[in-house]
Amino acid sequence: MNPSLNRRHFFAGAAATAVAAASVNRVALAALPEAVQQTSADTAAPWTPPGVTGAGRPYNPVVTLNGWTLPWRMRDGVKEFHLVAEPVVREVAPGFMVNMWGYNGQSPGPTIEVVEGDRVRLYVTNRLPEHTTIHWHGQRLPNGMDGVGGLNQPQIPVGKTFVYEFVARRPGTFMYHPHADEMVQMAMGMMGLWITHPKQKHPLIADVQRDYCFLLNAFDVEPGSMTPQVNTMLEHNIWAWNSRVFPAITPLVARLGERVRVRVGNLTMTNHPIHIHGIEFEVTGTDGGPVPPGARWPEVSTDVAVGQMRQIEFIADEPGDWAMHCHKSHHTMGAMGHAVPTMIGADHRGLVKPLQRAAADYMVMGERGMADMGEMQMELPANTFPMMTGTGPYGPIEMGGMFTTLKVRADQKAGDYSDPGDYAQPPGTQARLVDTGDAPAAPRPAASAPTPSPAGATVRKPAANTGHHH
Ligand SMILES: [Cu+2]
Repeated sequence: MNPSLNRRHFFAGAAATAVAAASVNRVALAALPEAVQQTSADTAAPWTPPGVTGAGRPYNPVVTLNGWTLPWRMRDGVKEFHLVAEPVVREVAPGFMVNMWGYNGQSPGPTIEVVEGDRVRLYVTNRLPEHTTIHWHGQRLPNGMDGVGGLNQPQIPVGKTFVYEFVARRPGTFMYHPHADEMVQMAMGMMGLWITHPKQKHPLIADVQRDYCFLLNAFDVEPGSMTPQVNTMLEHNIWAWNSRVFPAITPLVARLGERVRVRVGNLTMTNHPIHIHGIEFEVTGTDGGPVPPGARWPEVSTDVAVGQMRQIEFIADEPGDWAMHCHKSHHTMGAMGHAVPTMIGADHRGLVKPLQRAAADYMVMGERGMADMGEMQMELPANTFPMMTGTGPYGPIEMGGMFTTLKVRADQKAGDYSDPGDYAQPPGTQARLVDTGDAPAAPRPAASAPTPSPAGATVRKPAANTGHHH
């Protein structure tokens, strides 16, 4: 027999033994912590553990935008969680449902929230149609708990439960996601957040009154369909925060003067410059840990690269409804933002009628820009998220993806996360119409105008028609 094959068999046998030890048998299954399910895509109230909180001091729990924190049970001094990897139907916006894979009923999965020094035991049951694992991004842990299928452990087979156990050694902001067929599984929405609060006053971690977190994620869902295209690398059409799009993303709210922390993780395949209007913030931490004050600088946008976490903090000292969004403008658009020809400047006069004789529903889009689409009542295929949607007190907001608002109010109660509604602009503090009559309309190019040649090009132009109107 080939000795190397023999050797491989030996290791396969050893791995099989490890599976038997780590996978949970039927008797043990009855003793698993309950796999709490979430049916709503709304933002859940912050979850404060009942009774004894285990290691460390009480903490101010995080609020996961359009997400929730997974309850645990304490068993022999260990915080036990139960995650179930499974197909879910996520409401990405009201009336727009997407078939995803996630955890415990939603994508992203629930936020795991613990305290530095906690011993954590996580049962992971695989109800997907293929094997999976979970990698605990950013954590210090024993190598065998790192969750890279094939490298650190055998994949979790369909229908089986594995258990991970380690101590949450570093306070900070982390993520979890599969490291098994990960291109497909992450394109389908398998991911979640992990927050470890410091166990005592930490010199680099400030106390905050509001602590928000969310993941950046992206999907490619053909208009009218329900299941993401998993092979798309960059040309996604659903740019989401926690698998939600504007106007379905919960606003962040703060009471005037509060210190606010926002933790943002990027599990898309491109970077997202996250921009907040109205305030300045500092990056106070990454998935590598807290940033020392001397290394922080003020920003109003911070780029969150692929596979990174950025934890930002600011004082909410300017009242109002402030836009907060990805600064890539295509990422604040819904399903029709791509592959639509640019029509600005094209003159369709005289063309629409003949075209409509051939195609009755032909319509001109975008010859004066695309702002009209914000209020257009266009027929869309069923289950299609429009390109722009969302209405503010002054009309359509013309956004549709990675966009929400930061609502700062003097009368918002401490710990109250409810939406205070639209900001009432104090009289005299809003941009207004100045009555100067009408400016002349921008000139439209004549339909037959030749394209102007670059300077120096030797092109013979028709003598009579220069395209200029006087
Ligand atoms: Cu973006």
